[in-house]
Amino acid sequence: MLVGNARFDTIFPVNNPAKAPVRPRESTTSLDRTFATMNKVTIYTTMLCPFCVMAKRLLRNKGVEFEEINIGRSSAKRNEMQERAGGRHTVPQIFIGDAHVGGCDDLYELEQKGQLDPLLAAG
Ligand SMILES: N[C@@H](CCC(=O)N[C@@H](CS)C(=O)NCC(=O)O)C(=O)O
Repeated sequence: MLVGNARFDTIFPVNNPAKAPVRPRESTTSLDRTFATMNKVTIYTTMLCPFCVMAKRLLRNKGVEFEEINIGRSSAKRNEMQERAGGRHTVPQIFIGDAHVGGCDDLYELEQKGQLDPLLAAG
């Protein structure tokens, strides 16, 4: 079928991926790359912890995924947190990649100074 000067099936290829002029999900977009290279965020929490809620809210509002480790019922996880956090025992304790951010106040301070996004971006 001719559409203008071109055959219909070269514009809208049917069952012939080899002829597809564009393959939308095969290439990596800059947005994909942004998310693919984010540093991993880990947050140690307990239940009923307002500072934990506030820290998670900031991360969620920024669209940042994170791993949450509830130390409430695990002394092993609590020890792990304290070891990684240089002895700090309050929750939350937040890590971005291998970097220890600290608690909720520290997270918000980083955001306020414009230093959180660069830390989140892997590199
Ligand atoms: N300034 C800290 C405060 C954290 C805090 O006080 N967390 C409470 C739970 S919401 C806690 O761990 N309390 C236990 C303790 O102080 O040992 C932050 O911003 O993270």
